[in-house]
Amino acid sequence: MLKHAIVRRVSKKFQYGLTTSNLGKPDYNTAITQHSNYIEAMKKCGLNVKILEADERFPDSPFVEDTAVVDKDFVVISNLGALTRKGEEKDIKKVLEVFFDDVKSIDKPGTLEGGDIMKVENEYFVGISKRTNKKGALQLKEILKKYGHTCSLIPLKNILHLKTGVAYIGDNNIIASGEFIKNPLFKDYNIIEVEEDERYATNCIRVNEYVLIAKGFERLRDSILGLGYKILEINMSEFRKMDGGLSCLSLRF
Ligand code: CIR
Repeated sequence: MLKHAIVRRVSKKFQYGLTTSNLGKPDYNTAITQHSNYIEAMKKCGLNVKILEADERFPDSPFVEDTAVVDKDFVVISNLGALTRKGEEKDIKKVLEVFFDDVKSIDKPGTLEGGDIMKVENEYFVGISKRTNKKGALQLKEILKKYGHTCSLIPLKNILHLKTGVAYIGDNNIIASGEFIKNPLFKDYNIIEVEEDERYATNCIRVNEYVLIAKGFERLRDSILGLGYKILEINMSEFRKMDGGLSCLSLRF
């Protein structure tokens, strides 16, 4: 069972964050509302939500997932690959130290962002991306080995983070789009294939008895419902404009 989530409120500078989406400028007030709905959904899933105030120094700081890898008994603080995001991890480290005794870090020249890390039961998958380099991934692999976790590296082709294109929702079910649909690393899983026009919704998250999915992607929603899951849909339009998905907006443990 997950118990906690950490989130950070949207800053007034949100529109100046990094993006490749070409979907236009996010609306600040709508983003605030969507973020509040996200927090309510986390609470509905039974989580205590630690809400950090907006950090005006870092436009991308609501995407807290990238700042750390959080497991049951340990955390690994990221060295973010995006220059404009370096430093976001400092506050998060302080917050996580309240919850965890065992806090490790990725150090330069290694870089790593949490969006590139996917845990599937006892196994980790790490995307090698523009943000997570091989040195960072290998540092993480060494740390994970000490805790008995295996770790496979996956070079990414066309996406920002690993979890932009693949998500694990438990019970052997992996949601995959694009380059991950036929990846041999996932051949033993039940793959729920996301069609091109619903690609954004791949980034679902399982939080206790619910799967959270972006609102407006009905075929994927129906596939997940068909597997017997309960669903919460959240409008993510403003975060999508900034390349962010559901997993990016929280650290969950
Ligand atoms: C960035 O480019 O860093 C942010 N605009 C979006 C980060 C999304 N995070 C994630 O996929 N884990």
